[in-house]
Order: sequence, then structure tokens, then C-alpha cells
Amino acid sequence: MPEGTTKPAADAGELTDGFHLLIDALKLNGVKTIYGVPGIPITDFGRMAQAEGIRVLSFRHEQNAGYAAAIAGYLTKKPGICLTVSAPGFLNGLTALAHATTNCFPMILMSGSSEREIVDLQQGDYEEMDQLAVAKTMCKAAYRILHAQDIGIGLARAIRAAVSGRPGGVYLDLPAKLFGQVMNAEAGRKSLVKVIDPAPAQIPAPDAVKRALDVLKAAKRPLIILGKGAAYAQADDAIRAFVEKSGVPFLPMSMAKGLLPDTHPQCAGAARSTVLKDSDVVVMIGARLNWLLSHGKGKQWGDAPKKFVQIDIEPKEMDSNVEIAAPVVGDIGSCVQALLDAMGNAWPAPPVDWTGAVKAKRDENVTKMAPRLMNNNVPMDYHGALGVLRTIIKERPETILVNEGANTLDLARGVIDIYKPRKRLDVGTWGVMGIGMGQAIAAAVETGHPVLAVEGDSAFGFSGMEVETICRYGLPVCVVIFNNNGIYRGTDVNKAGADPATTVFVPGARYDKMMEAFGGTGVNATSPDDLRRAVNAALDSRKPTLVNAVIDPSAGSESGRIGNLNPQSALKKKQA
Ligand code: OXT
Ligand code: ADP
Ligand code: MG
Repeated sequence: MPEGTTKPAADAGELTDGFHLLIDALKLNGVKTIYGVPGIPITDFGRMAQAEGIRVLSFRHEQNAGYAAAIAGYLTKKPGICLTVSAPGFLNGLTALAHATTNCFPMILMSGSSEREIVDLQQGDYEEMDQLAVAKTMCKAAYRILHAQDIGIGLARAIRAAVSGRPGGVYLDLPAKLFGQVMNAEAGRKSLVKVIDPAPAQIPAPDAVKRALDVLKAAKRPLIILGKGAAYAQADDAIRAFVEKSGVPFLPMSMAKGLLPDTHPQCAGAARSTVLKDSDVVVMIGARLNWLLSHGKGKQWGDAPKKFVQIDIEPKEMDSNVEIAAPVVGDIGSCVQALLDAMGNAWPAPPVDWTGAVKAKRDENVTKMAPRLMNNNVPMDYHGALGVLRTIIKERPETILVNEGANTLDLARGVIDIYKPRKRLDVGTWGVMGIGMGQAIAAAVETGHPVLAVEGDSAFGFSGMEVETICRYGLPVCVVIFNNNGIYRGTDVNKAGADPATTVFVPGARYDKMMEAFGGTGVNATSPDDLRRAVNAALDSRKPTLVNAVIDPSAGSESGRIGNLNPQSALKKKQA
């Protein structure tokens, strides 16, 4: 029988088809969960995958399913799978695929697509689009499978591309016809591929390790920066041992918080400006010198010359913004272990005047912040509300914190200490709004731990309909909306007409009613005490809960802590 045909020959023996081959290939490679939205041409595929024991979670919008898949990849080191329909569904998922790639999260976007013959002649098929061409620029790799006998190798390629080297997003195009193609079952079984060692260890060169340690040993004011690549690597013990053996202050990037506890004596999170400006040697572990670190230069980094050591799996990352004095290319687990081994037993502690200065700055900032966190103001300000959540996370360090917004994001990052690795998930490299409910759902599904999603009211709006998904699957997610009536603030006024200002929302909105609409618990919290009670009850009960935390509408600032990135109009200034 010709393989990959929809018409089986009479003597073809036991048959299989594209649907089953794809399900078998996914199962063979350990895929347990698919995040997606059903429809033509993948509805039956979802049903059949569910029947075959894969957990298929249906969302209300593909972008949220995509964000769920992306963060599932980050949490598990296996590609998160997002399944969508053709053209519009595919495009809805594409933002998340690009986000996964930008953040170095392994993910596969599998989209059904229309008939190739019609698409290529642009004859107007149902949901026609050359999806492969569109996806190519947005991800690490993009493949199309045309024949049932290629499903095994096609999926293997997608998995390996997603997780090996620098992880990222992969697009897999699945034309409608593929699913119905039949072939001999035994030949089909043989065509499947179990990917062996999908993300091979990459051992650093010994001279690169020696060079890095020579630079570090000569430092007078060393600093270690931990990024989310370090958290992704799941080399937690080695990283902690390296940091502690070196005695060097460490600065966690947002999602690397908790790799070592924020309360660790070497943590310099509360002395950020000081350590960036005054350090002379900076060891970057799984963090890039992008906008979040002012590209490694300029005022934030001070005038004194600096040397960078960089540990990263991507060789091209070296010298991307400034000269890297000691590049260490390899996977973080292998690199950090190699550094540890080469340090020997008598590594010199950094000068005490440096570690003392960092500690003094940190203590000063922590002391300054402490009274603000205890305030009982009504309406709540950010610090009063966050002080409550900070205590709750301290008491429940297993809880996964999801966080998005502007002020809600930037202030929560500083206030809420994280104690364990991969317990803080947020907007990532793009600062993208909308990750909230997708991340919350995947975090609960992949880890079984309760999730606390702390959301600006604008941020929540990007994925808010997924509260129905949370209720439908009965997930232990507590959403807290910092409701200040708008983007950054709820007090802007349109000076030129009747329409509301561009940044404000309906004042006094009751987001808690949204959760109640689907059978979850909704609470309107107007004081820190209300908030404490509601969140503790939600985390105890593990029931879907949404707390509408009423925040003073004038409390925030434009763009949170990155207001400096807003372009200024010279004309507007003149008019003012
Ligand atoms: O050392 P110094 O003295 O400098 O002090 C620092 C630390 O040392 C200190 N610190 C501490 N002190 C005491 N105790 C402790 N524990 C402590 N920890 C730290 O605190 C300061 C600050 O520390 P931090 O935060 O570490 O340092 P800093 O300087 O802020 O770091 C710089 C950055 C850049 C690394 C950091 O700020 C960062 O990571 N920022 C990320 C910012 C980001 O990504 N923002 C999101 C995008 S904003 C904007 O674009 C928004 N939009 C547009 C939009 C987007 N984004 N996406 C899409 C799809 N469409 C549109 C929108 C619509 S935000 C937004 C909605 C906003 O409205 P919401 O209602 O949702 O939210 P609200 O604002 O609440 O209303
Ligand atoms: P952050 O935003 O926390 O600073 P980035 O996303 O900028 O972190 O950087 C993460 C870096 O980690 C990327 O350069 C990526 O190549 C790297 N990385 C990811 N996984 C690994 C790994 N297992 N080993 C080495 N480097 C990794
Ligand atoms: Mg807001």
C-alpha cells in the first residue's frame, strides 16, 4: 500500500492513521499535557488524545493556552505543547510562541492547517494561510508534516529543536489531510521516534573555566547575577554551592528569585543599584545583558571598569552588548559544577569592605521599606497590600507566585521574598501583559502546588476569561487583582472630551463577580485584613478564588519602575 494515503489498499493489514500516530508519538516522548482550543481540523484529535490518556486542557483563547504551554516548558524542561486550529487560532497562539522563543522556554505550537494545494494557489480555503511561512520568523524552528509516515520523525525534530542548546519555541504545521491518512499499523509503529537525550549536556572547555576563575579571583568587588536560565537549568544545588563557596553577593533577576532564598545573607536584591554600579567583576549565570540590565553599560553600571564572566549555552550571546572577558559556554549544570570542582577547597572570600558595603545598603533599604509594608490604609496602597502577601508567601513557600502589571509587578517583585526555585513566574523578557491566567493554570497543572496570581487590573483583563477554565478544572488558583481602576493609575482625566482618559477603566469594578459567575469564590477586599483572610482561605481550600483588592487609584506611577522608557514629546513639554 502506498504509505500516507487516505484510501487503504485491501491487503494493508491492521491500519493506523495520522490521528493515532501523532498521539502515539507524543506519548512515546512523555507528553502528558496539551494546552489548546479545539475546532476544525483538530477537534477529533483533542478528543482522541484525551481518550488515550493525554490531559487535554481546553482554554478560551489560544494565546492563554500558548502562555500555559510556554511556562510548562520552563517548569519542566520539556516542550510545552499548544494545540490550535488554523489561521486565526494559529495567529492567536503565535504571540505565545514568539514569547517562548524570546524567553528561551521550550514550547511546540502544533496547529492544524488548510489544504496545501489550495493555500499555495491562494484559492480561498477555509481559514487559509501559509502558516509555516508566517511562523518561521517568530520561532527557533518551524516544520510541516505532510505524510503520516513522517509524524514520528517530525515530532522528534520539533522536540529536539525546542529543548536542545538554547531552548525556544518550535512551530509544527499539521495540514488537515494528515490526520486522516492511513498506513499499515506495524510500519507506523516502526516510524515513531523516541528522542534520546533531547538536550545533551554541553561541557565547558577547561581553559574557559580556568579563565573565569582567574577573573573572579582577582576581583575586589565581585557580583553574581542569576537569571531565569539558571532557574530553568534545574541545577539548584550546584548553583547554591557555587554561590556559597564563592562568598560573592548575588543579584537574582525577577524569575531567578528563590534560586537561593531572597533572605539569604549573600542576596543583594535589595541593594541592586549599588551592586550594579560598584562591582568590578560580574558573573552572569543564565542572564542576558539586555534592556533589563541596561545592556551592561551606562549610568546604572557606573564609571569604574568592569569585567564580565558569562555562563550561557548560546555562544552567540557572548559579546552581544559589551566585551565578555571570560565566556563559559555550556549548560549551566555542567558549567557551574566545573567551576565548583576547579575552585578547590580554599577559595578566598571576597574583601569584607565590599560584602560589608553591600550588606549595609541592603539592610538600609529593607529597614526603609519595613514600616510601609505594615500600613493599614484604606483604600489600600500597594505596599500595605503587598505586605500581607509577602507574609503569606513566607508562611507558604511552596506557593507559586504569578505576577503581572506595571506597579503591581514592579512593587511585588521587590516586596515579596521568594524562598524556592521557580516559584516566581512573570512577564519575562518582553514585559508582556496577558501571561497571568495561562501561567497560573499551567503552574497548578504541572506542579500540583497552589498558585497565587497577583495581577494588575489591566494585566488581568488580557486573560481574564480563563477564570472559567480555572473553575472548570477546579484548579488551586487564587487570583488577586490589584484594582486601581486603570493602567498605572485610575485618576487620569481626558481634558478634551467626554470619553474617559485612555488609561482608566470603569471605576469600582467588581472583578470578584467574574469568578462567582463560574462557581468559584469571589471576595471584595478593601483592607489588608480582608485580603489576608481571603487569600489564606483560598490557599487552604485550594478552591478557585478571585480577590478584588481595592487599591487607591492614585497610588501608582506611570509604567511602574520603567517610566524612564517612555518617550517624551518636546512639543507637549513646551505646551505644558
Ligand atoms: O537599589 P535601589 O535603591 O535602586 O532599589 C531597588 C532595590 O534595591 C530595592 N529592593 C528592595 N528594597 C527593600 N527590600 C527589598 N526586599 C527589596 N528588593 C529590592 O527596590 C528597588 C527596585 O528593585 P528592582 O525592582 O529589583 O529594580 P529596578 O531598578 O526596578 O529594576 C529594573 C528592572 C528593569 C530590572 C525592573 O524594573 C524590571 O524587571 N522591570 C520589568 C518591568 C516590566 O516588564 N513591566 C511590564 C511592562 S510595563 C507596560 O509596558 C505595560 N503595559 C503595556 C502593554 C504590555 N506590556 N503588554 C502588552 C501585550 N500590551 C500592552 C500595560 C497595558 S504595563 C500595562 C498594564 C499596567 O496596568 P495594571 O493595572 O496591570 O498595573 P498597575 O500599574 O498596578 O495599575
Ligand atoms: P533573565 O531575564 O532572567 O535575565 P534571560 O532570559 O535574559 O534571563 O537569559 C536566560 C539565558 O539563559 C539565555 O541567554 C539562555 O541562552 C540561557 N540558558 C537557558 N537555559 C540554559 C541552560 N540550561 N544552560 C545554559 N544557559 C541556559
Ligand atoms: Mg491597574
